[in-house]
Amino acid sequence: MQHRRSDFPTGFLFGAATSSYQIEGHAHGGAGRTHWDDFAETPGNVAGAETGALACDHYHRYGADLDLVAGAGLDVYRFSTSWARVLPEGRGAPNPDGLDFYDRLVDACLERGLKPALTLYHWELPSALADLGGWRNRDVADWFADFADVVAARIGDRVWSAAPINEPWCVGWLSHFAGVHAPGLRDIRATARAMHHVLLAHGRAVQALRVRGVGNVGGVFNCEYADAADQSPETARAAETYDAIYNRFFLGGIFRREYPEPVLAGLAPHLPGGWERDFDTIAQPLDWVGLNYYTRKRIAAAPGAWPALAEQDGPLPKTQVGWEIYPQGLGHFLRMIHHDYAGGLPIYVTENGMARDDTIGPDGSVADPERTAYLDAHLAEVRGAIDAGVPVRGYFVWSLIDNFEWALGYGPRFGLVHVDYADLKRRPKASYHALAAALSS
Ligand code: IFM
Repeated sequence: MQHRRSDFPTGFLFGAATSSYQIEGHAHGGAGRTHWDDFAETPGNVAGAETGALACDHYHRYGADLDLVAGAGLDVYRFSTSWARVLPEGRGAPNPDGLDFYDRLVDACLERGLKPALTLYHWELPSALADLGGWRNRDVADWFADFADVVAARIGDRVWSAAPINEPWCVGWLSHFAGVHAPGLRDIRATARAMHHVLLAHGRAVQALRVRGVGNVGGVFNCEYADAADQSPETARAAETYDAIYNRFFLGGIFRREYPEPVLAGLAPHLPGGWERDFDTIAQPLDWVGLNYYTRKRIAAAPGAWPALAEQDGPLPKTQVGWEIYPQGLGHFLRMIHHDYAGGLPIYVTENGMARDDTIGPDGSVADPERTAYLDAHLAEVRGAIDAGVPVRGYFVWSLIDNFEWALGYGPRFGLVHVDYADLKRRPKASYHALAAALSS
């Protein structure tokens, strides 16, 4: 690895990220059913009909996994709490084993000198709430605030940071318009409501966290660079629409109390009545902004109804999941968030990494030079942004370990650490060792 810890300002934090459903093993510990269990058990939704029932069995192996975080010299462990593990019915009586698990996890971080970075929701909505309409139902904001309160009451005194919702675009658009994630809807009205309610829930959860005295509260947004496929005005408009839906809707709601016009052009008739009045709740002051960045998409105009755009195959080298490697996009979004939205707040790269078809070599090692190069190229963009005056304060790799990559099942491997799904053995990859060397030097 070309970068060293000393290339970054004093106090700059390095971390690794995971999420509950992707690693814990949801069948264990009294967790309630989630809409990801329902989605994954529906034929055709997930590659290989795989589910998160066992995943990486992190529920039982979290100690060894946190040893790996600490062993790499990382500072932060970013994890999420499963709503249905804490509240099996989404509301009502908590599952004591679920709360105990997160209590132990946080203490285990602290014992290893790691800063626990909490995300309350990383996509596994309790099925009992999905039955009531899930993210389409305005009441989800209050249900989520109650969940935030329960978690904050138990571990809020010890987490280093807290964020309500990972990647609102995935919760809203990918899951309700594209139908790629649970609940697998393709419905414009459901999309408009989910996209608005996810922001309302964010705001209500921030309020609940503040009431419990939780500090260092932020929001985590995923961004994807929109590369216009040609020079035509129609294509420029399509790329602008893609950028607005993906990158500007959620940041705009929270930091500017407005939704971008190219999104309103399609969604305004379907938003819930009085949505403009919700910005008082949505726009809660935050302490930091998290950016999850992976790739760009080549966007062209397409005939038909709004959003009238299509993704095209791009020319750049791609990762295992077909995503173009475009580090410049990370620098672009760090500057964009700083200038257009965050107004000087600290920014963290809360996820960045690549999927690779990693295999175990004859000597038991896992060579992944492309991943090390990917991390280096993106760290160079972080450096460039810092030099340009953007207050980037940390960089967290997705992911600590290989895990359940949602609709793609266990095929894509994003981890710094290889997981053999036959016996769940962990093997640090060459990129893990390279990062550890970079951080210790
Ligand atoms: O695995 C996901 C994660 O859950 C959220 N951000 C992107 C990752 C890679 O697709």
